[in-house]
Amino acid sequence: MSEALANLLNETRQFPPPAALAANANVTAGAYEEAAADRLGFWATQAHRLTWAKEWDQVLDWSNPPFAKWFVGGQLNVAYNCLDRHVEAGLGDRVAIHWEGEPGDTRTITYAELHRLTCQAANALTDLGVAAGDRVAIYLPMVPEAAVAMLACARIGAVHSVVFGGFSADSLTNRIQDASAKVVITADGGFRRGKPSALKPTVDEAVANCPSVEHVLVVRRTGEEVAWSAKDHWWHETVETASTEHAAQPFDAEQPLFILYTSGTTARPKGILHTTGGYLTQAAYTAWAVFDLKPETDVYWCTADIGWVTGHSYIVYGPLANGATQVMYEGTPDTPHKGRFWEIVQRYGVTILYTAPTLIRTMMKWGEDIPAQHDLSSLRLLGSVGEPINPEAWMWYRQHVGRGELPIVDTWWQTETGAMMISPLPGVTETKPGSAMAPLPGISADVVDDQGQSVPNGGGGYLVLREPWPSMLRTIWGDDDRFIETYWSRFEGMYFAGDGAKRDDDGHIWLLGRVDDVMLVSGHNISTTEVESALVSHPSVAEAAVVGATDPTTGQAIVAFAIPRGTVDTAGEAGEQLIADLRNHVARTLGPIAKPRQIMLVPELPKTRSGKIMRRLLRDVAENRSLGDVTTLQDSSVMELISSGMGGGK
Ligand code: 6R9
Repeated sequence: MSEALANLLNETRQFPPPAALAANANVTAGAYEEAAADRLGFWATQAHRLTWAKEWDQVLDWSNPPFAKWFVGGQLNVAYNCLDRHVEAGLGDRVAIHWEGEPGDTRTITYAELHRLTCQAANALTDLGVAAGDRVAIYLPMVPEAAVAMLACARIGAVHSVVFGGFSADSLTNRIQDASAKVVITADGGFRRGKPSALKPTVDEAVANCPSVEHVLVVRRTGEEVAWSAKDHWWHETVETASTEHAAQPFDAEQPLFILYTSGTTARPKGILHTTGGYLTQAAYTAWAVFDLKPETDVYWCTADIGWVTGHSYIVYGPLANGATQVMYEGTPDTPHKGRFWEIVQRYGVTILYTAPTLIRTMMKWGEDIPAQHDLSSLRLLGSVGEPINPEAWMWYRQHVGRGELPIVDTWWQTETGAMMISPLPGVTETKPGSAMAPLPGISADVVDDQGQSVPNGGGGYLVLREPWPSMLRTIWGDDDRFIETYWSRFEGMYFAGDGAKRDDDGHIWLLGRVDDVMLVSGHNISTTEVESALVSHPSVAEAAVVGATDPTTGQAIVAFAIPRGTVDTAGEAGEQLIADLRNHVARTLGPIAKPRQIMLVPELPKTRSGKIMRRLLRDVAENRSLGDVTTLQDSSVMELISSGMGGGK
């Protein structure tokens, strides 16, 4: 970005918090003032939500930036904080997890039971020779054992590295090797799209190339036949026969908790390292504050996979540290039918739903009659994470899931930030569709120009974080130089998030996608997000992706890929007409500079396995290049569908 990011979208709708929620909210406006007056004092107060075996001597040691130490000298056990202390407080019978498998089988796991299972797994891992500091790779479907495995590692001070179950043997191999994992925890497979999907063969292939791995623990889920080697142990024969007694030993606040690899689109994946005290403090605080979580009465559901950071912080650590009751679902949203999610909300009386824009846009495509067939009256708060949420998708979510009245918290954060950073507070903030609004209390986020100067209201630029925060990444595993280079070198003394952002006239923050995706059209920097949002604001479009393609006259030209809503006719002339309408609609909404040169109507978009649009591949299509690396694609056939349609639709 050589110039400021153009501010094209003018969204003026605004919604105050519901009065009843505001009157009884966990957090009031005072939190901002408290944190502004004494940021470290504020985080020390939040750290007291946890139970410490030894209190810290210093809240933050920032004497060697960018290497932070939080709660220096403090000691705690993460699993104790997520389990034992709730059981000790008499809450052992509270449901921790309402689990539902894709085929419809269910399990109800109380805090007492989750505690017992975790103690057994901790004992089993110890027996297999895993000690504090050792790395354990976890490659599991969405079964309760995934949470148990993570908590068991935390309990014994081992470092988990969860690898999403959809990754290939190569990706798994790289991640196991990078961390020199000693044990791999996996399953025979899981259920996806109505059938068993095997995992063990992938692990076998990976382990053959990973000499560091001494043992493989295998959960039996699908019951399918698996190959067996001397390193393999069944979970039910090893963990479920171990002692249920295990005393949680306290560890230093900076004891590593996990490594999570960000799926690099081009480069080698980065092993993001998180530690215990600061991470758990911010995960616990944000889950409580942003979801207005009331553990006695709420039923919370985060639809992410445990293989992503959202699953780490907002399925495992944040909710469990708060003693919350939650739903965990194994499968896909359209198996066996497109109402599966709403059926789950209705069955368990879900009160708080946390999902991703990609899912909301998919639901838009399927049509509003599907959520309308279910009783969603238990819901009281909605959340979004993973990508910028287009204003129309936000409105659809509020209207068709939130009865036109529920607050939506659009939470911006990253694997690297560990926990939420920018989000409305549901009892305080007047929300605007498409804006993450403001940094949370205790967080200093800013939007700066090329020179690192704060942009005024109305300006656009780069999102940065000016002060360290408790759940920040501590380094890239084994590569301090790359940590400094990637995040701390672009602007002196600031963390560079890699996202474009703007500040509206009221000073509120709008995320505009990855800086690498920004387009330069006739000298104007235009965000893909804004053009996509303009397209999605047309009643015929459910989802859109926009890229800049090299153009002889304008430098880059805007090429758009749009998925029509379910009932829209796109055959022949109707399709041509829709494309013409859409080009004009964008020009009218954002100005002529943003009018796409070309729009393609497509049935699907290429997405990463965590649901983020892969614009890089669409750029290849738009510029008639052969496709780059497609290994992180969720569905590799999508690109054939899109490429084969290219050529028409100018
Ligand atoms: C939590 C997670 C991080 C990137 C981030 C940004 C995008 C996430 C967002 C959002 C706009 C939001 N992102 N939440 N963009 N609004 N509410 O997704 O972590 O997988 O590491 O991705 O996702 O681009 O930089 P991760």
